[in-house]
Amino acid sequence: MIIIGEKINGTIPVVKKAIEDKDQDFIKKLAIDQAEAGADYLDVCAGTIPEIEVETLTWLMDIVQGTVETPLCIDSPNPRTIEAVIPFSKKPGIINSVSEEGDKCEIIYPLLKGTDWQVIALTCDNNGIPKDTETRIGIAVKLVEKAGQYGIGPERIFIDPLVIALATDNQSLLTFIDTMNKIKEIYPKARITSGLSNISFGMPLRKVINQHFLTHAVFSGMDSAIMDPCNRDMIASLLATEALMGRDRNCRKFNDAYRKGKIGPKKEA
Ligand code: THG
Repeated sequence: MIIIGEKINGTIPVVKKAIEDKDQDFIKKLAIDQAEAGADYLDVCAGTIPEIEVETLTWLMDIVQGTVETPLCIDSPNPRTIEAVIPFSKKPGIINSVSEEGDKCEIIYPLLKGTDWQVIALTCDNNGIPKDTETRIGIAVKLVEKAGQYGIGPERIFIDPLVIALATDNQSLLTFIDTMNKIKEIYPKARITSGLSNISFGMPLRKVINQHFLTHAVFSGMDSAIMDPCNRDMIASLLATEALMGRDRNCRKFNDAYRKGKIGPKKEA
């Protein structure tokens, strides 16, 4: 599983405050904690004020890159922001994201040409997030085919089928799994990623729902998640699922994580 750590995100109130206060130590700690917890990439998202997005994002990127070696996942809804900050990245990571909205592909894909950057492709377009599997797959195909025109192969693309809240769509998980399976049939080398928290929007006990979503999605073939790697229950669920799927010989990863105190009761440092 490829874990993209979600915590450096200016839409989270405590992070928003740290950004406003220019609190470098707070951001550094988020980077270190997530890297130590096993994040493969660190998502960086400036938040919601467009006027200072580029400045905020480069500030976050500088702190993270000065603190840990983990590559970045650059998260912005604005392709021009991504274009502006890419030169400040020390090494290739993931661009989050393209979709069929506006001219996102035309701006983002040329940036990836001839590099090792990867990209998350959201299955939405100018009409929003489609409810049905067929429309989502149609969008995914367009996004992968367009990437091909820039020499970007499916192996560099993470498709994010965008989970709808279960409270508004009873079939949400089932549609997600169906979409994932069909995309993998068409593009076996493409990977599937997703945020975990959309599923539980508007429900109580959100973390329980998110944890079970992760289990089902991973069992059904999800390759990556944008998640909080410091959430010990979530990591325990993930490691348990991978062991149950036969991906953890002698349950060694699970046992090691327990022994090191990464899952289960917290051990004193
Ligand atoms: N797909 C893609 N990118 C995304 C999302 C997606 N980027 C933004 C978002 N969704 C993923 N990021 C977050 C960041 C924080 C939270 C949820 C999603 C959040 N965090 C809680 C907090 O920090 O207080 C804790 C959550 C926990 O402990 O599990 O709510 O879907 N491509």
